[in-house]
Amino acid sequence: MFPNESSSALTARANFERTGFHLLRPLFSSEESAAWRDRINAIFGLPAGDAAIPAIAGATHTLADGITTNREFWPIIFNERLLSAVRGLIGDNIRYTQHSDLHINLPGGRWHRDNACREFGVGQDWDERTEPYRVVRIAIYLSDYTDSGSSLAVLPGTHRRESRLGRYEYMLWNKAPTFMRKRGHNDKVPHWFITNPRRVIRTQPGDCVIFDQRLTHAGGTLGAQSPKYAMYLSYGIDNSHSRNHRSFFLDRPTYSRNLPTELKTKLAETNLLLAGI
Ligand SMILES: O=C(O)CCC(=O)C(=O)O
Repeated sequence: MFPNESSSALTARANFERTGFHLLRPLFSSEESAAWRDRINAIFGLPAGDAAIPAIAGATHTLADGITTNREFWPIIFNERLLSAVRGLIGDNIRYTQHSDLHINLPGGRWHRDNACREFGVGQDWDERTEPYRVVRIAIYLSDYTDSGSSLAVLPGTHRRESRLGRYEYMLWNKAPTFMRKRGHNDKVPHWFITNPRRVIRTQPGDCVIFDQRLTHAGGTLGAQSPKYAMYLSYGIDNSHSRNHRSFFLDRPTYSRNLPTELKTKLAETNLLLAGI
């Protein structure tokens, strides 16, 4: 599956298998990141450059499947560095599993997993007896932590294990935002975790985090002067786990059931089209 692998690729893959995530820093330069921010601004009818900051004024803008449905974002799907990094981590036979998003200022949120079967150990995502689960979420950040608060908190290893205590702690932290909101403190709960190590990735523009969809994670807390911009997409190896993942998201009304014909052709030509689409 991984012929002629270099020792750094081997190390990256071993780390990924252990922790459930990999940081590709940077995927895009600061100039490229600024151009992606402006394409996102255009999608939401916002002005380009710094003029977007007062126009956004702390509001949240999201577009589910924004990368799939807007051709100006398709170069990300076919980005050679990204594809090569993903292949190095999960195997050569990868496919585009959609599950894409464009976000400005999506608030921190709770600890969660992005896979179809979110409770640890329950459901087909956790059954690897016949086929390995190799579906990854790609999170590309276009903002700097220092002026936007943009970060991603992850609980390394939670794609493979979760203690009973960890489950209780997870539920407890996820009740805390509701408790705080009722008292008028929106999104003021920090993303702590005691029973599992925690890693907070404070982003720089162009950072890309590749993570197992089963990894427990949460977006960081916002509230700084600049907006947080992020783009997401997904790949998986060509097996039933990837098909289940895509189907799970396509059941949501916001994701596109039909791929644009031109994208479908390009995915087929580059061997990235998931069987059955
Ligand atoms: O805000 C973030 O970076 C994380 C978003 C997230 O957790 C998700 O889209 O599943």
